[in-house]
Amino acid sequence: MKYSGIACLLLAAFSQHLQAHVVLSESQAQAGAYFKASLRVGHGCNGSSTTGITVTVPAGFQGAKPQPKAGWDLLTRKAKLVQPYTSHGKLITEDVVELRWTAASKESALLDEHFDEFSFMSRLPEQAGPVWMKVLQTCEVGQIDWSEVPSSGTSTKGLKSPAALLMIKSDSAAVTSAAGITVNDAWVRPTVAGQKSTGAFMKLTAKETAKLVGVSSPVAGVAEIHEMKMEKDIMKMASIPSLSLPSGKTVELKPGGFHVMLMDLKSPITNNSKVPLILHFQDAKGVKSQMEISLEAGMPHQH
Ligand SMILES: [Cu+2]
Repeated sequence: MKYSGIACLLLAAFSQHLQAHVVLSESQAQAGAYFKASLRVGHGCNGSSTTGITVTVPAGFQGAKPQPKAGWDLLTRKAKLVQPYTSHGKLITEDVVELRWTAASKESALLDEHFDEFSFMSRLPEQAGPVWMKVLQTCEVGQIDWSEVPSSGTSTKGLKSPAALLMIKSDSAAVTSAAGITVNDAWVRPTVAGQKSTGAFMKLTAKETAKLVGVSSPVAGVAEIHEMKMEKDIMKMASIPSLSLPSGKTVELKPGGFHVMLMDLKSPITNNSKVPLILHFQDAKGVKSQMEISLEAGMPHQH
């Protein structure tokens, strides 16, 4: 934990930089969920007060409902967005919704030294991935078109006026086996080049007391249940024959604790891919069962 102080400083510097742009105050959301998108406007246009904010609701967002603001007029209109690419020589246009807040008077304009948020509620698409939200900020003098999108990836570094980014995360729905064991938030750490083993993590909750007695996966030559333990002041991991699942209690497999070890990997595990894993259980009477789950490759969900 020696470096955490530095990491915090870097993070602080990074978020200050972000506040200079129009950003979403909540930049992650679950696919298919109802989401309140709040666009934070941190400054005017070169010192000039903000008098209007127009948000282009991205395609796939359903039933966008803007939140009224005192002193601001609200307008919702349908617009055609022309895509910057062509198919068979034709321009592709997309029907989108534009939401516009306009300061009703000079007094309600947003001063450069103040900040405010402009929000709308909408149902998010089922598809996970990054979504860019274009915002036009108009001021008493001048305007800023927050519409730049990186050519690849999601870093806005080097962009002068990037669009606001929303990361839509796929819904890691809980799955329950016939034997009444529920698995939540199952994920696997992606591998780097040459890495032949990795860890998988999840939350297990058994209705009736049971044990996890084995794991297997078509992507791994060997799969084991591991625990972490201190041995002469060194944290080591070791294979265990089974993991107890007490009735009604959630047992968490997490980095630094119990985990599933996938070894002798047949191919690299790339970010956002899905990895099948078979869990083998045994109940208190000795009856065996198994269930197949899908591990999501990437960092865990934050909920
Ligand atoms: Cu391990």
